[in-house]
Amino acid sequence: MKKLILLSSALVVALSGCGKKETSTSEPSGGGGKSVSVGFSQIGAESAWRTANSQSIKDEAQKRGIKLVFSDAQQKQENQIKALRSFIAQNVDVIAFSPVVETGWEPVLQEIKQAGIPVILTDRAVDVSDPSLYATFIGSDFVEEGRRAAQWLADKTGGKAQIAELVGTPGSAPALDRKKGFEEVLAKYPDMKIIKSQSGDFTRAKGKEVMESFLKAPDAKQITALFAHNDDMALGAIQAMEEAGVKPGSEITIVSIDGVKAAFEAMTAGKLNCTVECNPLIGPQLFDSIDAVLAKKDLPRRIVVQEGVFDQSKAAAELPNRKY
Ligand code: GZL
Repeated sequence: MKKLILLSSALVVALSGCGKKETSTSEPSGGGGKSVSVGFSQIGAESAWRTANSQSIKDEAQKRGIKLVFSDAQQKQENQIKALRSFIAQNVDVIAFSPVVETGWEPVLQEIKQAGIPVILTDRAVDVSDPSLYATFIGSDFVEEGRRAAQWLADKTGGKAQIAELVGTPGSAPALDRKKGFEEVLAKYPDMKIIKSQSGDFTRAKGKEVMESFLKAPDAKQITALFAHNDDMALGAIQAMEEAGVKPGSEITIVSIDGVKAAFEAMTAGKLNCTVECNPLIGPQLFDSIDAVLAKKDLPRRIVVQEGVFDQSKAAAELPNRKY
């Protein structure tokens, strides 16, 4: 059975049943002709970043009077593929999605191409042989984010650190590329080494669980720094450190990525040392790209989101400005 929640501008009607994934359709208010319909397959709600990313997309669709069929895949690729196929069946005008991992998309993207529906990638990239399978990819430069995290840590520690690493979702573009960028910079610092590395799947709970296991290991005392691929895992690790009597942000220097509000609060409290921004608020850029695709205008193959680096020295001043 499927839980189907039909959202209109003023009324929410919850229909019966419960399903593995949530699909919602937001209908623009008011009359007028057939509105543009967009199918969006979202990875899930695994982190504060993801929640802000979803809200940015939903808000922008509402603002532009676009019918949005939004599907939450709960971090499962098979659910995303099902959603993409359902968008074909619904004959939406444009399909957009954030692919949970890089591979395994070619067959369904070929089906979408056959159906003549344009595709826009957001947030994460796919590894496909046929570049015509999507019109553009809007997202951050994850390799650069990894480089920025490593460079900040090298500057902070004078190039000396024994690093525990909390990796994102295995096979995902941010996990692969953040690690790649981090290790590229680390190669310049012989006294900086990753001594432990394990996936926390971008969630706070798993980040805590993995950090607990790092701290229970015989060589736990060797850890002087933590690199977390996102703030949620870093925040879980901070909880684990405190429960183990380890001072986060001083006994272990912590650098993470995303720049969510809770990271700024942790920096202000001295528990996190640095977060590298990864901007989730790409709703406006997504719908500008949708307009361009529908108007058959040229689009760049890659639209890079601009971002910064924030450490404790800037945290308190920047916190009030944070939108996610
Ligand atoms: C990055 C995004 C990552 C975030 C995590 O663009 O894909 O996924 O860094 C999120 O917080 O879960």
